[in-house]
This record gives sequence, C-alpha cells and structure tokens, in this order.
Amino acid sequence: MSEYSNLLFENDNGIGIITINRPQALNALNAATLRELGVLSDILACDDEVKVVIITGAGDKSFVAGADINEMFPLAAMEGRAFGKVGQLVFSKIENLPQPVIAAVNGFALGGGCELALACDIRIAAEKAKFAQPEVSLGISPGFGGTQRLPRLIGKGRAKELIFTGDMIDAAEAYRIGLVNKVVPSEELLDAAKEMARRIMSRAPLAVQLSKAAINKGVDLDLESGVAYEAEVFGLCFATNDQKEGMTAFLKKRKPIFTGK
Ligand code: CO8
Repeated sequence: MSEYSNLLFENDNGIGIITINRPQALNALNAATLRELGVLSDILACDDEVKVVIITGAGDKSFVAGADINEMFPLAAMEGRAFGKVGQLVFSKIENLPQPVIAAVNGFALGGGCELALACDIRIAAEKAKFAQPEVSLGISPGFGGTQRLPRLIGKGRAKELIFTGDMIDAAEAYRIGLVNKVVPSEELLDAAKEMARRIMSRAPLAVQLSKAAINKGVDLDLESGVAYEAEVFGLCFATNDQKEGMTAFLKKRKPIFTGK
C-alpha cells in the first residue's frame, strides 16, 4: 500500500516515477498533495538509488489541472499568499533535486500543473496534452512560479501572451514555442520518458548532476558569474573517478563503465 494518499511512487530500476493521483479532481493540487510532494522530494534528494525522476498524472485525461480551486476559493489574502508559498517551496525542491526530473505530461497541464511541468528539467508531452496558465480567468495571477519560470523558458512575449489571455494550447503549439522538449503518441509517453531517463542514466551521474546545478544557478546570474561558477563545477568533475573512466574509455575505444564516484 502506498504511504501517500495523493501520490503513487515506484522505483523502476533507478527511475523514480511519481504519479499525482487524484484523478477524480483531474489531479488538481490540494494542500495535502503539495505536502506529500514536498516530503517525497526531500526523501528523493538523499536517495542514491533513484537516478532520474519522472513526474506524471494518474488517468488518461490530466497531468495536473491546476491548484485545487475548491480549496483556494475561500482563502483570505494572507492564506492565499501562504498557499502560494507552499507551492513555490515544493516546486523549488523539485527543480533543485540532484537528479534530472522529466515531466511526462499526459493530458491537461493547467495553472499549477503547467507550473509543475516548468519546475521539471525536461518536458515530454503526449499528443493530447494541453497547456494553459488560466489564472487570470479566475481572478488571480499565476502563483506557483509561472510568472518567473515561463518567461525564462519561452521568452517574455510568449509568456505574457499565454498568461494574459489564459488561452489553452495543444502539444504541437507547446513544442513550437519551446514549452516542451518533444511530443510523442499518447500511448508511448511513459516509455519515451523512461527511454530518455535511461539515456541520461548511461552518462556519468555526477557530471549530469553538476551540469544541472550549473544551469540552474547560471540562469539567475550574469554571464561572467555564470561562467565562473561553471569553471568551479568543471574543475570538480576532475575529482571524480568517472572523469578518468570516461576519458580512458574514449582513448581505449571502449564503452565507459560509470560508477557515479
Ligand atoms: N481544482 C479542483 N477541482 C478540479 C480542478 C481544479 N483545478 N480541475 C478540475 N477539477 C474537478 C472538477 O471540478 C470536476 O469535479 P466534479 O466531477 O466533482 O464536478 C472534475 O475535476 C472533472 O472536471 P470537469 O468535469 O470540469 O472535466 P472537463 O473535461 O469538463 O473539463 C477542464 C476539464 C477543462 C480541465 C476543467 O476541469 C477545468 O477548466 N479545470 C480548471 C482548470 C484551471 O482553471 N486550473 C487552474 C487553477 S488556478 C491555479 O492552478 C493557480 C496556481 C497557483 C496558485 C497560487 C495560490 C495562491
């Protein structure tokens, strides 16, 4: 039995698969689900057995249809702020997990659902996936990082159009504007995400982790500070066995055997 009420989790040979599991509410994020996601993220952050994380939604209709509107409706100003802060905190934990995180977007990714996908490193969409930041049609602005991560990913102009209109776009349009990395037939989504996870897992784990840290840190820095940080990270790689292994394997024309050390 799962120890979570609103999540499913399995470790499939080093791929940690998180399924947001409230299909009766199209996997909308209520406070309990956010809390569970926060706890699971903390656990995964220190779990060496999980090399890559995939996040998806239960059922065949929705990834996450946003924050739970029933819960948000009665909130007073400071309660709304607190709810937003919890979502932001949890999504930051996901964004900063040492492992790469792939969103396998199986359906609606709306509001907080789109923002959850944005907090992941890579987004793969099913053909039937739909994306929107519809908050302004509910009288609120995006509150789980959408005003910050969306423009960083797709540019200010496109982000403003999506956020100001609240328009829903399909997977092909999401791909065209760079919101998702690739689109696959719906029935192949999880396999495609696992295939990408396995490709990442075949590389030197610490080099992947350090690359992720450098990219995440660097987007918030000026270029000079960013490349200085990169130099530190690059230097650290030479303290790993996998750097010797990767280069030895290249020079000896064989496949590397990485150990993550
Ligand atoms: N919250 C709560 N329940 C939801 C949500 C949601 N976000 N989305 C769907 N549900 C529920 C429906 O109420 C319905 O429940 P019931 O069967 O009990 O009536 C069930 O899921 C199925 O939904 P529908 O019957 O509406 O299914 P349809 O196929 O007709 O429509 C849609 C699917 C288009 C996805 C539609 O459900 C919809 O528009 N949902 C709302 C989408 C939305 O606006 N999301 C954004 C929410 S705001 C947000 O995410 C802000 C994040 C930051 C918060 C910061 C806090 C301060």
